[in-house]
Amino acid sequence: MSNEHPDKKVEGTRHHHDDYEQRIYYLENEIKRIIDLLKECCDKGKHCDNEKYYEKEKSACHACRTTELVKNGGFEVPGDGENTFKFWTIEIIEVENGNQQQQQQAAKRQEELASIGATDDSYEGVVAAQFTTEGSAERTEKKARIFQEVPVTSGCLYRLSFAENFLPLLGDFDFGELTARVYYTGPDSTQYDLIKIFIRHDPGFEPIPTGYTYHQKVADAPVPCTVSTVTVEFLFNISDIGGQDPDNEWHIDGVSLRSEYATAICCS
Ligand SMILES: [Ca+2]
Repeated sequence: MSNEHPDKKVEGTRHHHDDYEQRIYYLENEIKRIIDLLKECCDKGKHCDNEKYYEKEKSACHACRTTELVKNGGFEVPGDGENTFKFWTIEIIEVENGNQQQQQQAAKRQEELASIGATDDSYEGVVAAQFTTEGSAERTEKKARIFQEVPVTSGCLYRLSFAENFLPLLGDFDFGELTARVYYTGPDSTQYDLIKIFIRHDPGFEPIPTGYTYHQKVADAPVPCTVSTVTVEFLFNISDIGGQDPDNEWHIDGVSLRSEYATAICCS
């Protein structure tokens, strides 16, 4: 490397001393510029080795709300129009079993085979949601789901809790299944479970009067960094003939989804 500044030959009048000071001045400014760039990088949450800036980014971007996220989780507020409960959507699910003719008949009468409405057999407050099977010519699975979309914070770990009360006609059912899930839906419409609680009862199950059972579970993993909405869903499935009074019923109440911690994993 030459000890002469390349511009010196052109200008021809600059002394070695001036050239040296100019280089120092240039280098000082360059170092200052690089430090500023690094600070800016850290402030934007980009990769940075500076622990101080990393911690600042972490705490600023990943606070988890620990308040209740499910709306009308106690089913106390009735819906308007077609909705039985405000903020909840109810869907009767077609079941494919038996031969084609049976399937067609089943599909036709599916709306009559199951329903979700309100009951005063509550776990808290005065109302709960009630899944009821209706009479069928033969033993048939009867399915319905009730669900709502819930905005969540990426990186937070959530806990689902609820209470359920299964009230079957003793012996008059093949099985009863309740699947409580918190899941998010991927770009390809695939559903990914964060929390799943599966409850099954077989014949011989004898319910205790007013016997609600409380369940809770913390998610296996935090909400992925690209996800901002999850679905809280309860899927009922009872196989029976039904058609008697009282029918087979399953009640749920006190649905809650809360962040387990106030802080989350870092999503930068
Ligand atoms: Ca309630």
